[in-house]
Amino acid sequence: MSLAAPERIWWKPLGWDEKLWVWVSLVFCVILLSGMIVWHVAGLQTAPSETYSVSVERFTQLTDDFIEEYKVGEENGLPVVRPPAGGDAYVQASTWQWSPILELQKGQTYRIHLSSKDLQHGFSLQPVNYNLQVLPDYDYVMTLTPADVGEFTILCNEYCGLGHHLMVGKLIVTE
Ligand SMILES: [Cu+2]
Repeated sequence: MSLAAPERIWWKPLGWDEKLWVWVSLVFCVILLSGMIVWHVAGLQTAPSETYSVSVERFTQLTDDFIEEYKVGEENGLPVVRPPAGGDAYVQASTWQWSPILELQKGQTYRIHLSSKDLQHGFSLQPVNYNLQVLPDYDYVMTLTPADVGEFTILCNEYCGLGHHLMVGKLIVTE
């Protein structure tokens, strides 16, 4: 308990310059907020919102079946898989790899399902810089139409343990 109660109005009213800065920052906040909404619609940068709940066992089974059906080769112990044009493809993250290596055709649209076998990983497709969180029990469907031919690197950009820096995958686009 204080010895004396504070005065009834103990603060000083805002000066004109303080009021101006409150308004400037408020207007700036509104501009940034509307920018986010405009960017969501016009920026074409928004991550896919198509996700499903899936158990790790089920997704592993789907990925294994997919590999078995469409495997065309092997690279460094990883299967290389060519999904049917316009079809579904599966990529599973686990410590510390992305499997399988997909071989896609330029100009064809694919539904690429992403999920994790163990913990959280980050799917980062380089150099196009496409980023997605990959979590166990979630099936993220990325609709992708490759526009360029070449080899693209998939990095993990979510720290996932000692081998995180070795977690490099690949996506091949052919003519
Ligand atoms: Cu990682």
